[in-house]
Amino acid sequence: MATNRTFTMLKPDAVEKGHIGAILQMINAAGFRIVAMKLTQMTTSDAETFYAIHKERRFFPELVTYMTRGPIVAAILEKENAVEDFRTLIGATNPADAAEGTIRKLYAASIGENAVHGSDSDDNAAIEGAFHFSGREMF
Ligand code: DAT
Ligand code: MG
Repeated sequence: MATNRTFTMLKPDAVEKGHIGAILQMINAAGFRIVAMKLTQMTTSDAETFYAIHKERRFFPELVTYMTRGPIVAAILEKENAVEDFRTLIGATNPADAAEGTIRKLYAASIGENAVHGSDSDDNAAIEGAFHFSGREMF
């Protein structure tokens, strides 16, 4: 069942470079409602669990180091067709392949440090949102 919610993280590079406000502006302008949001930092254990699907990949150690090196903004977003529309808004994983005007095209440095996360399915949106937020933090 489509829940019309997705989960995002503004990753450590985006926070370090001061892009929180600009990216949230794009998210709001695209019609997403913020259901939950916080500044937080993932532990190594958090990142290994969150990205467990990638644990056999060559880039996994650098991904965990990157995602834990500083604070992130975690948020749950609501909109019709949220998962797919948010993936369109952020653009391709590799910013070199991302469409003009997407968040990754504008703010991502590389495929490894790509500024923002977006869930890839309704099921994962629910799992990832629950990983970061309790029910009383969702509005
Ligand atoms: P996405 O974040 O677009 O869903 P993904 O799920 O395939 O992409 O990978 C998760 C993250 O892992 C991605 O945002 C950045 C990192 N990553 C993926 N492929 C990579 C690669 N070839 N080299 C370095 N980092 C990579
Ligand atoms: Mg993914």
